[in-house]
Amino acid sequence: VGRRILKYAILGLLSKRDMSGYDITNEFKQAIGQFWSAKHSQIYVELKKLLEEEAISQYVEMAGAKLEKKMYRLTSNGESELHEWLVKPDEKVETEKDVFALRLYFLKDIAKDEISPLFDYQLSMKYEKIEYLKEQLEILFGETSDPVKLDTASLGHYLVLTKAIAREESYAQWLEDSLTLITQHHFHKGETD
Ligand code: FER
Repeated sequence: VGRRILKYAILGLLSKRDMSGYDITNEFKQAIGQFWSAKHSQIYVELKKLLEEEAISQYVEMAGAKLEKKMYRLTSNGESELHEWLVKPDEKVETEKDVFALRLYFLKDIAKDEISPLFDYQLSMKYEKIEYLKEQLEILFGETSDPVKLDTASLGHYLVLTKAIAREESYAQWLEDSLTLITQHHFHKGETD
């Protein structure tokens, strides 16, 4: 049984405003989907469970003359569940899958001239991501002279974005350093083996 993080992602989204299933799916295609992905089908399964648990309620809104839109709203029950989860220490997360780490672990089976292309590719991906993240930061917060003055919701978004930039920049630095180390290592081995 999974830990149903999606449950809390949906409750969190509904704490901003009432939404239809379509609205929620759309949110997962935007900022939140950058670090927490969810499929349309998963979302609808979760919404059904949340209704049964009375963490959310449903009502119908008229969208146009004949089109009925099912809207979801956080209940007070759902609100306290969300808050409880937000401040609860993380349970142990299952080990992440890191393909690059797995390859590195078997470094001895990679030929010398095959290693730097691997790192170069990884680096180019990182720099692309860093550029994208900094663009986002500029678009969303470029006007912000002092993050301390942001409203709480924006501050949360700001922190997630700057966390991502810190992580990717540190990863890129590690890639650069490791590439240097590997180059020196092979040079060294070449002389002594
Ligand atoms: C955003 C763009 C990217 C954002 C987050 C990310 C929260 C990326 C996060 C990550 O890679 O961890 O607007 O907003």
